[in-house]
Amino acid sequence: MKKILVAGAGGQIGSELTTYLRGIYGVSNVVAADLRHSQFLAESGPFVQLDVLDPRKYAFVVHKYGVDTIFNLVALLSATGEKNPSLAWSINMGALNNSLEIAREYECALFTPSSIGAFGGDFPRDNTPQDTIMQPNTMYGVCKVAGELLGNYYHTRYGVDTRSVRFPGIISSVTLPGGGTTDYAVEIFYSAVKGEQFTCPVPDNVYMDMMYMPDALRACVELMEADPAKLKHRNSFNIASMSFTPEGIYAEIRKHLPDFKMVYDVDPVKQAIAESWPNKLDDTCAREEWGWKPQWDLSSMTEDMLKAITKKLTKREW
Ligand code: AKB
Repeated sequence: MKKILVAGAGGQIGSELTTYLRGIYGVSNVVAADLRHSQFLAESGPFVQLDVLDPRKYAFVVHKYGVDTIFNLVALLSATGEKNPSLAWSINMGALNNSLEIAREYECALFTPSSIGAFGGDFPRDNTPQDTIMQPNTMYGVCKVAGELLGNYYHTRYGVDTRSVRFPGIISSVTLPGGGTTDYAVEIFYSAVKGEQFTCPVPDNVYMDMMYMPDALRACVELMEADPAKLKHRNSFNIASMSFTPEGIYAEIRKHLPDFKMVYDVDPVKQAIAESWPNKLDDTCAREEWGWKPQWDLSSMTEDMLKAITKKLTKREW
């Protein structure tokens, strides 16, 4: 990776990935692009306001900056996708289709995240294998499965260097997620630090895979830098680091803040989505094919999140 474009750089993953990549590859080599202007991204390096659904402007930006690697992070997430499935399809698949075509034409490597949301149907919920039944019942999941297949298709048909991981719910202290089923695992920290009661929209006993942002960022770079000869899979690798229920994260936060209270007001849409997803992924293939190894677990992530959110909200050290 020499010249990188991060499309959707203003989102939860994009905002931190841009900074992370600029730290590794140099500020001027990482172009951030987003539909909306971002003061932070524009002040910290090259930034373009870009609607990736506009293929001409997208191609122009790739050509102008001599981009050789694209991170396409544009997507409507699972819960928002169920509110407007047709819009989710147009945005998620439109962004991917344009990214694939531009990657083919300009010979770029392409990373597009898949998700635990790609699973659904009668698959093993525990230690969900890399290759298994994938029959999601959300539009988000349908887009993710289609995206994985398209990524493989462009690789075998046109030789495009497509690579991807199935992200768990991503937990971070910088940019809030929006419209996802796993968002509660970020929002809970803000309530805890503010001393407010948290109302959880997901049932108490539902396990979902989660990952702390530093592991997620490292996964993106390590996969894109991996020796292609060792990759038996490409789109997309299961990656895992922690799996917990709302009760599990609540108990972990209460180790630090014993007075923190959580109640439930379960959202039936989020419940159905969460229950259709894996309890815990098996990430053996990622470990074997490109050396994936997580560094954060529930306990270390919780401690770090509480410190970071406290600093952010109160400007005080934990
Ligand atoms: C969501 O909840 O929709 C996302 C995801 C797991 O892909 N965070």
